[in-house]
Amino acid sequence: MRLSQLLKYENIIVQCHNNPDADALASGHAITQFLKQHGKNVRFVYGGNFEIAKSNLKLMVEDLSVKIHYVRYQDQLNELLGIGREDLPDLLITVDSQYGEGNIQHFDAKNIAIIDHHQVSGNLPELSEVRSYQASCATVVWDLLRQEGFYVDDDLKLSTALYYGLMTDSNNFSELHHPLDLDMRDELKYSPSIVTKFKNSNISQAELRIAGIALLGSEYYADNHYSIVKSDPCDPNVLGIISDMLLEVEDVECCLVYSIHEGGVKISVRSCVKEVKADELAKFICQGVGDGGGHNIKAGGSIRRSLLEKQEMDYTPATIQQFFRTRMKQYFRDNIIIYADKYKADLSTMNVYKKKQIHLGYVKGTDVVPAGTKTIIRTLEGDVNIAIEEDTIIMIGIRGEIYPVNLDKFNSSYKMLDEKYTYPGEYAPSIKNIADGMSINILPFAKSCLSTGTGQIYARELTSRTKVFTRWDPERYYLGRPGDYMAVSYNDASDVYIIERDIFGKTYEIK
Ligand SMILES: [Mn+2]
Repeated sequence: MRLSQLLKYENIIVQCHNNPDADALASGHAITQFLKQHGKNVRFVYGGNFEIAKSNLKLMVEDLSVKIHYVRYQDQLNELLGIGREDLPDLLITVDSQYGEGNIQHFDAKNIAIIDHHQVSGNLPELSEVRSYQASCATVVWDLLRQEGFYVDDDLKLSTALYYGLMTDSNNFSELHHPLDLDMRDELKYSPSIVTKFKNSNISQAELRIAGIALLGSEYYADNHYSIVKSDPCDPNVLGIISDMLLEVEDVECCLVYSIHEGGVKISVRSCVKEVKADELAKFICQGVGDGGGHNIKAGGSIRRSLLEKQEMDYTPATIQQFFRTRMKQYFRDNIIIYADKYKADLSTMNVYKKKQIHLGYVKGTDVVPAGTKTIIRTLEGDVNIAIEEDTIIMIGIRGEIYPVNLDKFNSSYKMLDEKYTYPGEYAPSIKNIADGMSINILPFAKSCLSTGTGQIYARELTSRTKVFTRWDPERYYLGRPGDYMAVSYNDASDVYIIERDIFGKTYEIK
């Protein structure tokens, strides 16, 4: 959906979920500003049983001039818009939530639109933009506004609101992984002093007590050095604070903190050992019932009530506790860890495969930035640090992943093609000059090439989850799931790595 599609309506309500959080406030505020600029009769509202009470949110409303109305009845809504009692708003847009969900009060309108970043629940109206992979609704809104040429940076209060929305929905940015979220964090102009002020009222006295009580009930599992803690319902931020604290405890290497809410369970995950990446653990815990992600050390996730119930589970604290205990146990049980420098693969269990000829993209580094520039290339798979030299070629793999090679290596393994290059991914990789922060889309510079397919490897399909610390990166493991392949270089049995199943099928064939 594009925001311009909403401009054919006149009387518009923007509504966020009950008990608004910073992300909901920021998203609704931004959409309202956009519609106002286009001369629409628009009001931003929320309903439910409680008025905004948290101190950081009250500060946000005040300091960033967020005009939001607390509304309980349809009559009030119509009155706000100045339309008749019998009439209805032309359009109601829900932000950071989905129309019809349990966490947002029901109001009637002639048309419905949805802008959100939660998992899709039920049928979406035609006017909807739900990106479940985004860390905040503010990111979705920021991107939609950008498409319309509406620059939020022109309004420091508005851009600060969006920044704070993303910050609070991602535990101070620690649970970010999607490149668009990173782009927004890096590109928004915001007021550091205002954000600092909000941060100092981050948790209320009541939440401090919730955190204290939660810690008292901490369960420790000595066999695999992890803790599980249940907290009473609270802001996801508080979960992050509890899990950060747990990780400081001796012998606790990983932890899972969760709180049960009406529509689902929020989790926060931490790890301080290289054998467990917090984001991977969070994904594992949420698999099939929600979504998790973040970084090596800090991650978070949410589990949907309806998906748990689909698995024949009652939504009771006891069953949910059992669910987490089982998932954590599974995670540590079905787990093979390989340290490549100390490993000798059993080649008798593996087959020999050879590389297929495949079409890839490449960009000559100096076509984009001068030689000697230190850069970060941002892709869907993460940020890659690359120093651009005279002979640096940036390769674009079959899934849009980026890796550098030098010209000699390029000439020996690839053949330049005349055809036009088509990018396979959804997020266009950009190159960022570290010195001045400027970002440039690299796709306009991309050309086609063919890998000449000379390499041979040994490989075997995995039957259990396998973590490989490769020789070139002994700090971070690559995870292989059952069905993926473990590969060993043809000439060196300790050069072990993981190739994902779909990439393996596209790039290798049996010899
Ligand atoms: Mn949100």
